[in-house]
Amino acid sequence: MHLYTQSASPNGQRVSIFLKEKGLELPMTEIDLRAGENLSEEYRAKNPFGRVPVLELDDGSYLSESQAICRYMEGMHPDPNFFGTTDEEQAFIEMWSRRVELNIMIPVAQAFRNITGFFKDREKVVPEWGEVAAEAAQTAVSIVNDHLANNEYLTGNRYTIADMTLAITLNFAKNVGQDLLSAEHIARWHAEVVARPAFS
Ligand SMILES: N[C@@H](CCC(=O)N[C@@H](CS)C(=O)NCC(=O)O)C(=O)O
Repeated sequence: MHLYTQSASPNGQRVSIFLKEKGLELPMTEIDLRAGENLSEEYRAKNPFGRVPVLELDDGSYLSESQAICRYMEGMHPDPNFFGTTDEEQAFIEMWSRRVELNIMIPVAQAFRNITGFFKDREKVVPEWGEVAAEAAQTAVSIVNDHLANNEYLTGNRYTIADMTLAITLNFAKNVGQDLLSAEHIARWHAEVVARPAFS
């Protein structure tokens, strides 16, 4: 297996933190997003959407989507478990993963991209849309804050892939000037998650 990634990017981090939690290491190649290496013909042959990360499997196929890569690694190395064991647990972890990704991670990325114009060399930038996305992320975080008032982690008392995705997203948001960490229960939960060795 071989990982093509950009370790500083949020989705790159999702995979690298997941691997650390599993105690795994993979050979990897850093892809220079700023220089547009991910847009080259060679890279698009691995992922036609031109995004990182991509995992090359031993049969030569290419798996993209960070959550799918983590799920694949969980299948290969089931312990410790981060995607759930029972059908019910798996479904609730999936629910929270999708809530975090759709309602917080994507809006944070849209806000960053549209307000800063970071990728204006490759996409149309609409600053007003960025502001709307930033507000949507804030609203979603406040809903999650209320949930965390009565739950240690997103799925009750168990740290999972959904917590990793949220922590990575909020760390990225803070680094790019969107501070979503101030609400009481989010702050408590975040301090607990980032104290894990995988986040060091
Ligand atoms: N849903 C995809 C999103 C991948 C994605 O958006 N990756 C970003 C880095 S976090 C990227 O490659 N950006 C480069 C670009 O947009 O040109 C996943 O989970 O892997």
